[in-house]
Amino acid sequence: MAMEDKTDEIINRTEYGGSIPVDNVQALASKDLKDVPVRYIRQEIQSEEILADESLQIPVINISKLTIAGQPGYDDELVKLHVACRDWGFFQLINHGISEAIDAMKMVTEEFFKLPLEEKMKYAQLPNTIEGYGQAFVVSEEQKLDWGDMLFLLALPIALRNLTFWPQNPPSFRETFDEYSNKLYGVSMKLFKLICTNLGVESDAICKMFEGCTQGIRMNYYPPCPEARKVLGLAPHSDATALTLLVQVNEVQGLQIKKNSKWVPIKPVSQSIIVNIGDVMEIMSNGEYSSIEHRAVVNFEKERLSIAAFHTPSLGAIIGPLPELVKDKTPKYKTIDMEDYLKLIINSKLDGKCLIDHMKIQ
Ligand SMILES: O=C(O)CCC(=O)C(=O)O
Repeated sequence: MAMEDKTDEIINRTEYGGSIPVDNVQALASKDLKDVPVRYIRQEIQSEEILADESLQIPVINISKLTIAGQPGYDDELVKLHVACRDWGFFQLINHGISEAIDAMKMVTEEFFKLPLEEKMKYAQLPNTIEGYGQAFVVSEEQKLDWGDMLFLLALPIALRNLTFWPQNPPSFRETFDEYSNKLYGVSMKLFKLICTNLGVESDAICKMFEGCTQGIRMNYYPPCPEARKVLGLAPHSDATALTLLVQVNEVQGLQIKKNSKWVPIKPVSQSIIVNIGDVMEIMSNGEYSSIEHRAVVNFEKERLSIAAFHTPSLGAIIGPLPELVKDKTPKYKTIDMEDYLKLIINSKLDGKCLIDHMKIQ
């Protein structure tokens, strides 16, 4: 896969677009509303089927069994990982060895969202930026809105960091975030290597694309909602990136994934990282793995928080099916450069798998 270093050229530009500013949801929720403003109400979700069968859960992968090829349990776990990526697009990762960094990150995230609005607004998104405190993916005045606020920061590559948006309150936020970003990058690189093995490609093929990858981290805050069954914290979407590593901050569940046209509520295993295949991985694997639609629902009484870390290939990379996988097969997806792909992501609203549809060769 051809790759050139366009990082400097790209980071100096701001014309990628951003989100239209909308009301702060935490502030709205604190008003003790009886009725939620109509822009948040989604009629369509009220008739959608939610799977009640609690036994249907995403696979759990024990990454400590995948440290050294040939160790007891390695082969079976590797197959399990392949099946999880192929048949579910989602799995929970346990024994990852980074619980300390996760716990610290959860703590500073909770502390940040507890701050007064004026304090949080010091890190508010600016026009045409995607980073900061606010909302994402609002691209029209008519669009339905999500019942949630977020703080989105670019963590990697380091050259992309814009500290203006990095909270200084709580005081340990920046250091904790930096450590978290590092540890998650390590886990995602391990996963990329294992995925290469499972796809039967040289691990260099994917790993080169992800050395110096772009890592964006979104901290989501979903306030309680008096009409929780009529709103969504985050609209259905597949992740436009390659691999997402998500942690639940508190005990309130809310993640649902689409399986066989039904919504399946995910029950996080304690201390796990929920991993999902994104659109880029679907494209790179030429459809062998699929990104899966998911959404966040909210709670009547309790706030919910989550932290999602998105990993995308380095800025100079070319997005398309891996050449090794389409030697004897027809490519199912277009090949475009990362810069055009990024513009596509940033200027789209969250809408199911619409982005990947744009990349499909019909
Ligand atoms: O809050 C969640 O569980 C889902 C978050 C998510 O899908 C996202 O941030 O893209």
